Amino acid sequence: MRRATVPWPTTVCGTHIDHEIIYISGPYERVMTNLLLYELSGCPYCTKVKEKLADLDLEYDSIMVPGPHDERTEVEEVSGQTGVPVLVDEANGIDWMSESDDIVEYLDQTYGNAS
Ligand SMILES: N[C@@H](CCC(=O)N[C@@H](CS)C(=O)NCC(=O)O)C(=O)O
Repeated sequence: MRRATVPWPTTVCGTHIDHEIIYISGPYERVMTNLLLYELSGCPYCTKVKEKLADLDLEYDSIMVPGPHDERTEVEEVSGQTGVPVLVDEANGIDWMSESDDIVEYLDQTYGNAS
């Protein structure tokens, strides 16, 4: 996975974002998983999780939630709340997990070298 920075000025979570880190698939072998990440474009907490997923070369699906909370119906059905990031890892019994720090720690413990 290659990391690139694209200019994309916007305001997310009350914070002005001048750029966003994106990930570009390359000729790399990624670890196949059934991971699913609910995220919001420009969300720094989501970026932290995506960086960990990229560092571990983990394959995952992504669902972008809408900005307005009252439109985040799918992530709310899954997790009972509207905040993102939310990770789903059903293969490992994780119906949903929020809090970016917890998700990063979980990914490290489950898929990192120490696992
Ligand atoms: N402490 C949380 C913060 C996450 C957060 O603030 N996410 C924003 C998007 S950037 C959001 O969805 N906030 C709405 C909410 O938490 O209900 C984490 O680290 O995951």
